[in-house]
This record gives sequence, C-alpha cells and structure tokens, in this order.
Amino acid sequence: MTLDTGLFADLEFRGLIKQTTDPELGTTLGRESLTVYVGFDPTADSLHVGSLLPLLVLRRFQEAGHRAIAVVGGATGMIGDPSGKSQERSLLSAEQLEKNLAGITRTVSRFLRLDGPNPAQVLDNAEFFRGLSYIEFLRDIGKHFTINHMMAKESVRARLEDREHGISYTEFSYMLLQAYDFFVLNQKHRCRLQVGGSDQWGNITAGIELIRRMRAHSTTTDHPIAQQEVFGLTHPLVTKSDGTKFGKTESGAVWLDAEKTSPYRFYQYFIQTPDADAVTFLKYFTFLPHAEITRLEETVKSAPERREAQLTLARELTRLVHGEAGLKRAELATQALFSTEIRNLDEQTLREVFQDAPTTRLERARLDGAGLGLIDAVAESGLCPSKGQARKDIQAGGIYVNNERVQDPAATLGAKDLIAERFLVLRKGKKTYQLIAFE
Ligand code: 383
Repeated sequence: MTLDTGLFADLEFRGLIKQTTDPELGTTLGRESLTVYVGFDPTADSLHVGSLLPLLVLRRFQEAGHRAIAVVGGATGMIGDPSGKSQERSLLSAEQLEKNLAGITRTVSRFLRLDGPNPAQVLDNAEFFRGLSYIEFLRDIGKHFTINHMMAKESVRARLEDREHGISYTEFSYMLLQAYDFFVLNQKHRCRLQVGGSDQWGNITAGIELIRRMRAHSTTTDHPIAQQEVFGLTHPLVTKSDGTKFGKTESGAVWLDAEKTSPYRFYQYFIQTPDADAVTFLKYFTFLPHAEITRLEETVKSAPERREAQLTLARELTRLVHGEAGLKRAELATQALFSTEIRNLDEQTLREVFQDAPTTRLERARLDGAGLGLIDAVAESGLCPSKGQARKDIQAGGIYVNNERVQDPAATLGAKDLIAERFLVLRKGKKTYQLIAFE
C-alpha cells in the first residue's frame, strides 16, 4: 500500500491536531508507515458521537497507508480513567463490562477496514495483562513512575486539589495501565504512535516515558525497534459554540448504534448544528475534499438560511454511520414531517419522528359510525385548550390533519385517515404536533 504523504497536512487543515510529542511527527508520517493506536474503554455498550472523532482519525491513518490498531479496554475498563472526570467512577459489574466490551468491539469494527490490504486490528487489553501478577507489575512497571511525576499530570492534579472527592488509589493507577498498553503494543506490534483526545495527553505521555525507561533498563539490545522514536498525538475535544455539550440532547447521548439512536434522530442532531460549528464539524467528521469544505464555508457566510453546510454534514455523517439505507430513511422521515407524505410512514418511523411530541390515546371505537369530530380531537388532545378555541383555530386555517389543512369545523375523522392503521397526526401552526394513537 502506498503511503499518502499528505496525511499530516490534511489533519492540520481539519484542525485535528491539538498536541504532538514531537514537531517532527509530520515528517516521519510522510516517510514511513507507522503502526498507530487509539484506545476505547467499555464504559457503555456502544460508542457515542464523541468517540467518532478518534475513530475517524484512526481511519484516516489507515487510508493513508499506516497500520491501525483499536484497543478495547477489557482491563482498563475494570478500573476507569480519571482523566477529565471530576468524581470517582463507580465500578462496572463483570457482567456489564462483558456486555459493553462486546458492544464497543462491534461498533469500533464498523469504522475500520478489518480485511483486504493493510487491515486494521482490534485488540482487547485484557490480553496484555493476562498472567501478569500484581507484584511483578509493581516491580517491573511501577518502579518507573515517580509519584511526584504522576501527581503533576492534569488528570490527577485536578482531583488531588478537590479534597471533597479526591481520587482512589485505583483510579490514580490508571495511567500505569494505559502506559503499559503502549509498551506492549510497541514491543509486540511495533506500534509507535498513540492518538487520543486531548484529555488523554497525560496517559499517552506516560506510555512514552515508560517505553523509554524500559528500553534504558533492558538487557536485550537486539530488539529491532528498540531505538525507534515513539510519538503521541492528541486531537481537540469536540465543543459547541452554543455552550451545549457535543453529542448530548435532551433525550440523552447521540449513539453510533441504530438501536440506541435512530438514523433519523442522528440526522436531526447534525442538521441542528449551529452555523458557527458547521465548518469545524465538516472538517472533523467528513472525508470531503478541502475545496468542497471551503466552498461550503462560503455558503455559511453568503447564504446561511440555505443551511447547505448542515445538510451536507448530516447527510455525510448519517451515510457514514448508518449507510445509504439509513440516510434514505432519515431523509424520508424529515420530508414527511412537513408534507402529506407523512401518510406513508410506517409505525416505527412515525414513532421515531414524534418521539418528543405529546401522544394522546383514544379508543378505536371513536372512529366508528359518523367518526370523531375534528373539534373533539383537537380539544381532547390538548392541542387547543377548549372546543371554542379549536373551532376558531380550524376556521382560521391553523389546524392540520396528517399535514393537510382542514378548515371545516364540522369535519370528522375516520379509519381512512389513519397512518399505519392507528395514528393521526394533528398539527397547529407551523410546528406544534400532537400524535393520537387509537387502541
Ligand atoms: C484505554 C487503554 C489504552 C488507551 C486508551 C484507553 C481509553 C482511554 C479513555 N478514552 C476515552 C473513553 O474510552 O478513557 N483511557 O471514553 C475517550 N476515547 C476517545 C478519545 C477521547 C477519550 O475513547 O478523548 C474521546 O474518545 O481519546 O475521552 O491503552
């Protein structure tokens, strides 16, 4: 596989480089194929969009001809990384960990190419610790760290200063585990670069220090990579200009698994990206050529109302994460939200689209005979506060049934109006929705 010498410049253009341990990293990456790794702890059963950034960085390395390794933290997940956390974590049960590990292994694997030329590898660091006793670890690894040095790392320092919460010996030791991973990967897989978010800087540099010391103390000098430099690279943590946390919505995190966050929800999240972040996110999360990103940057300035940058971002990312079919579904659902195409949605999609809309349950028998009066439906669902108000709003043309305006206050609703055989969508004005479910 030929090496793409433009990788480092591409990462720079995309704003993906926060810190490097050596300014010469770019030169090295342009000269030789390195093995690079990123680690993911099994804190949940899937990854959320925050972890997509390092995952895509890893993929950029792979596509540029470097060897990619994703490490899943079967061992480190048992401890919990204190980096960036203001409080001690609660330990996960063995059962939960196993489930999470399977989940994130599956998710990670979806974003890297595991076959063909230059395949990526997914390794569990529980393997690195198998058979290593506590006494051995303290003697061989712990001896290379001074407490003084460990205490100066940002992740630990913040918690040491907070007397109320403090930090347990367990979490304090976390950085040694991650450092040991890098050492093992360097020895066994010739890994020479660790990438992570800027919260990982302390752990990454601890690994580099450990590798140097282990080499200095090693009696075997004939190891083929014993003298080769090892590097660290961090990317910025994703933040949003409006102060909200990236990847969080009112209904929870935005996950990379369709069962946890539907393609529609995922798409909607990115459609709502503020103008000020649209270009940053296009750079971070898409593989679009630089010229196209620059063109979209212009459109944010010249025609922000068209939201072309957001549309492109949502489309590219939904396709990347949920495939062409997932994107289609998300786009159809989005169009249906404002058009009479809503009648063609299936129950699952309808529920997704109206997840946050209030739902009223009515008896199915209400649709029989002469049918359900529109005024009654509008008032009973709470869309209008009273029947009088309902009549006024209907006459004024502000009420829609399945996105179709109905101006006759005497209108009735029957089985023929149902979507997916049991729903009606009432709307008042531009975007106040009410779902009625008949049962
Ligand atoms: C474990 C073993 C290693 C190397 C890394 C790890 C995991 C690492 C960690 N990472 C975060 C996580 O797992 O806790 N100690 O939730 C996040 N990462 C990536 C990225 C990020 C970091 O998975 O900044 C955001 O996603 O590095 O917070 O040998």
